[in-house]
Order: sequence, then structure tokens, then C-alpha cells
Amino acid sequence: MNYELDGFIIARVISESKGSYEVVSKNGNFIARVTGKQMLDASSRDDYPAVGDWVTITELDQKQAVIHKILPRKTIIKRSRRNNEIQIIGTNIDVVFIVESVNRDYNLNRFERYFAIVKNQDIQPVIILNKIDLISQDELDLIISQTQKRFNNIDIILTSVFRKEGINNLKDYIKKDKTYCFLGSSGVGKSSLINSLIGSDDIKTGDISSYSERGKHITTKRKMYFLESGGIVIDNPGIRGIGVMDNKVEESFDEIIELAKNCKYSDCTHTSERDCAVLKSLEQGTLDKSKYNNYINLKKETEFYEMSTLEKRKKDKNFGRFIKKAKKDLERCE
Ligand SMILES: Nc1nc2c(ncn2[C@@H]2O[C@H](COP(=O)(O)OP(=O)(O)O)[C@@H](O)[C@H]2O)c(=O)[nH]1
Ligand SMILES: [Mg+2]
Ligand SMILES: [Zn+2]
Repeated sequence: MNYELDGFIIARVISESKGSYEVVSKNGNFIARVTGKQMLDASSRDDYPAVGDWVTITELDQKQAVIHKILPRKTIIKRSRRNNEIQIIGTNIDVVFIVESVNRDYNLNRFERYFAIVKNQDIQPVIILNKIDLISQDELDLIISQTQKRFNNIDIILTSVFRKEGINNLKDYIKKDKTYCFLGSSGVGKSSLINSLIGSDDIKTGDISSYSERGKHITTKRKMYFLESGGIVIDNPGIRGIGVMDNKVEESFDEIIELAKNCKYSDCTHTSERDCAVLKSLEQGTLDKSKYNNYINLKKETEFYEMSTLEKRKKDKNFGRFIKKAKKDLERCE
């Protein structure tokens, strides 16, 4: 690939809604669309821009722009929806904050599902336990020790937006020029946390009871925010369920993670191994065949993402250097 700019300008996609993208370049913010040719050439969701993408644009009048090319993605977070449509949650992400509120149906298995979508990519998962004001210190200590025991190499940040606790720890965690994506069920406090990071109430937050299908009062757009510290954060809209996959897959995951504890090998893939507790349950009919298939399909999907990222990286050796320069150009003009 040729990185000559040919008069194009580098920009980053900061939000998207229905085929129109907000991008920021050294010259400011623009509403951008892809070219007709790009649409014709597109064969999948991956061929369209997503929040986090670096793109080349031509700037037109009145803050409008045309997107020409998506630069190779360093990382990509996707989920598949009920109708098998693939949704891109974000690209070029360095760290995901998996946010969970400690006060309701705290479930360690839920974290596994988020880890699965970033696995095998150069993305660091970090756990944020929010709303610590809503439980006692004893209850909190128990949750912390269970979480540490299960995920001993994952950092955990404790926060209360209401009491402004842990917000500084979170701020310190966020480094200049890195991109952080907030994931987690609706209502756990993702938007509230980002508001306290940017020091305003820019993003609307809402009570769980006020959520409706249309979600008027809550985040409806995937959007990127720039912190004073130079860190970049992405908020995600309220997604029903855990927001990574549909409920059926979610259930399968829980069940299989439980079963897998009894597999002989800790890295069992549950496809061909001897003494695999999952395959055994499948044979005996105690594990539903469709649940098993859901699980295996999700695994395949994550492996596929890894492959394509690696391939892309190999192809584009100069990518890192190039992006660094583009980021510098952006900064210089801020
Ligand atoms: N008690 C308590 N409530 C919180 C905290 N953080 C957020 N909330 C509330 O939880 C609700 C959902 O928050 P929101 O940020 O919209 O969640 P999101 O869907 O993950 O973006 C709102 O009513 C917030 O005021 C917290 O630390 N403690
Ligand atoms: Mg929100
Ligand atoms: Zn197994």
C-alpha cells in the first residue's frame, strides 16, 4: 500500500450514524461520507469506516468531507447481532475498560465474554467496578477477592461516580495518545464515568427504569471523546444484554465455561480432546447441541479477527511509523 497522501488529509472517525461520519483532522471537525465507488467496492461491514478509524479525506466546503480510504486497522472490536449483522464497536483501540456495577447480579462469567472479543489482539482488558457506594465494605471486599482470584493478571479499578472515588485512579490510567473503549451492560455507568473524566455532563446518562427501545435519555451514538490529558475514550450506546452477543450465545457461554472447569486440559478447545467435559456432556445430551455450536462459532469468529489483523500488519510494515507522524500532525494543529 502506498501512503503518499496525494493531497489527501488524514483524519480520525469520531462518531458514526447511518452512513455519515464525524471526522476530525488538523483543520477541525467535518461531516464525511464515503465515495460511491467505495460503496460499490465494499463487500462487508469491514469495508466501511468505523469509530476509531484513521482515514484519508478531501475537505469540501461547509465542513463537509469525503472519505477515500480507511488506513489499516491496528485492532478491531466487533460483535455479531441477532440477525447475524456484524457491528464494529471500535477500531485502533489500545485498552478496553469492561465496566460492571457491583450492586446488581454481579457475574464473573460475564467478564469472560468480553475477554473473548479482545482476545488474541493487542488490546489490554481492564476491569472497572463501578457504583461501589451502593454496597458495604465487606461486600466489596468479597467481590474484589473473587475477581482477583479468577482474573489474577487483570487490573481492577474501583470507582464511584457519586462519591467521586477512584476517578483520579482512572484518570492516571489513561495515557496520552492511547485509545480506550468503555464496554459493559446498559446502566453500569459508562457514560457517567466518561462525563467525570471530561469534567462535564456532555453525555446524557439515565436510570435503568427510563430505558426504552428508543433510548431517548441515554447514549445512542458510539462516540469518541478527547481528554485534556491527551487520552482518547470511546463511549458505547446502551446495548441490551451484555452487548457482545445475543442472549442465546450468552447462555451457552456461561454453561460451557462451567463445564470446562472439568476438562482434563486447561487449554482444551472442546473440539477433539480426550477427557473433555464439554464433549462428554454433548454426547450424553445434557448439553444442547445448538448451544455448543453457538460457542464454537464465537470462538471461530475471534480467531478469524486475529488472523486478519496479523495479515494486515504484515502487509503494512510502515504502518506504525506512518500513524505516529499523522498523530503528530494532528496534535500540532490543535
Ligand atoms: N449510585 C451510583 N450510581 C451511579 C454511579 N455511576 C452511574 N450511576 C447511575 O447509573 C445510571 C446509569 O448510568 P449511565 O452512565 O447512563 O450508564 P451507561 O448505560 O453504562 O452509560 C445513572 O442513573 C447514573 O446516575 C455510581 O458510581 N454510583
Ligand atoms: Mg451510556
Ligand atoms: Zn474441553
